[in-house]
Amino acid sequence: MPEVLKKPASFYDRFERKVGKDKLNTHYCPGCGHGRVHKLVAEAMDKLGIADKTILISPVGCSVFAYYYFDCGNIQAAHGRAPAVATGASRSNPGSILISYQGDGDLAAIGGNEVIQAANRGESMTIIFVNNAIYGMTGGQMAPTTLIGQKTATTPYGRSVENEGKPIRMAELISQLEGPVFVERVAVTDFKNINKAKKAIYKALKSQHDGKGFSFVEILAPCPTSNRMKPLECLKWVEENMIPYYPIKNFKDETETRPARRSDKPQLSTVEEYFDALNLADVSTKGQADKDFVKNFSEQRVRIAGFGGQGVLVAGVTLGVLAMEEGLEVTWLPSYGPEMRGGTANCHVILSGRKVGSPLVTNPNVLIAMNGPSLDEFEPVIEKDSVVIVNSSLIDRKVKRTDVKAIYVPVTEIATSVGLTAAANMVALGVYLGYTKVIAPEKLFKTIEKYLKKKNLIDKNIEAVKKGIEFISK
Ligand SMILES: Cc1ncc(C[n+]2csc(CCOP(=O)(O)OP(=O)(O)O)c2C)c(N)n1
Repeated sequence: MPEVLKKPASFYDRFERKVGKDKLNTHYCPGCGHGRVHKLVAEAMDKLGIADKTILISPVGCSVFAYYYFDCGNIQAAHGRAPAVATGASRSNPGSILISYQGDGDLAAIGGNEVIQAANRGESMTIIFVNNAIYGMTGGQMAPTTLIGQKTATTPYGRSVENEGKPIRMAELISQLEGPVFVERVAVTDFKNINKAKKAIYKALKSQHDGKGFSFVEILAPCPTSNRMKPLECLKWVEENMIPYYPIKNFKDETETRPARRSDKPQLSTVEEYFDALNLADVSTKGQADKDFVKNFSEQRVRIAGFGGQGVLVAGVTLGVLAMEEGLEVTWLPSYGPEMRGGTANCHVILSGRKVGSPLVTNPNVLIAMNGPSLDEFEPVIEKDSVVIVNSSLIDRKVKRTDVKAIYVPVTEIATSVGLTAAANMVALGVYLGYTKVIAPEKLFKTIEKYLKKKNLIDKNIEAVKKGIEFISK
């Protein structure tokens, strides 16, 4: 059967980016290599039937608009961060196919470390690395892959070894790591090379589809505009100048021998590790949810902040576990600030009746400030009408904002009075729940009993919560 050449089904019918009534053209310049590479990627997606489970990460660069062309899941990442975004997308969507599509400025310059770390971890993704030896989008500055002698906006006399070092051969570098399964360099110059490129892209995606992990295809491509050449002239330039320095070659192919890397099961290990590290037992079941309680719950976006050792992270987890027991949706995100430079250790906790989109609490409506720097840092960003619990044992100033509810509690002293200074975090939780009553504060006793691994400290922690509730009820 002859192969019918047509627009791949993994492309949209119309390209909305391009103005004009047909919307059939791309935004790329005449002779640009990206169009050819897009087509090869879409054809491989068609052949494998993976468009529905593919997530393509567009970079910053000329291919920033890749999401206008590929009819699959799309995310646009910050400059150079596509492999990190792909890591998150891959881990949270096991079984999906990740394509990190990147230019040479994006991948080899600003994102150099991202790609090396992702490759080293053997992350489940395929990198499509379009090497056109120049920054196309920004008007032709030098890239790490710019050739010696090549004139660019930032190397007007030509790149020199003395000034800029030699061009980096990324495929060779990546293939030295043990993580990657398949690494190949191809070019989209003539039919023969395009055919090789087509096979390599297909193989790289198939290997990921088979669960083998990380694959990398470097594609030498023309950028006539930035090189100030005509399209055919630039193709010739790639053939005569780039290919001799960047040999077209397979550097690694373990697609047959490498066992599949991940199962389709969600990876829960990190959550368990967090619980272990925080000395809390695992939470495997949710309590019986009271549907009305969940539906009417007013979302709590909490920031608990202090210095290391004050138990701010544990306080966040404990609160989260309690809320999970009540059937709420919960996120908890630790943030380790530059304490030695005045930063704080803190955590973001969201308790909600609905699914939580992002775990970041940029503008909290509850702040528990355990030390001065925490109040200084977060007071300006809390929302109007927020509840602010101030550890007055260590913070001697008052809250300046007049549109929030400030509660001053000597939490450290109260904790010391029950014989466990480290339970200041629990005093604070007692105050918070005792004041807001978003969840009945007494329910925290059970949570502590059930999940605190250090059994000998349960009584004192419960006592600390009680003292907090007592303080606020007075
Ligand atoms: C953080 C950040 N730094 C710099 C830029 C400017 N910038 C946009 S695209 C680009 C380089 C793109 O070159 P390349 O990755 O080779 O892709 P091409 O455009 O050639 O396809 C740069 C430096 C940016 N957008 N963001």
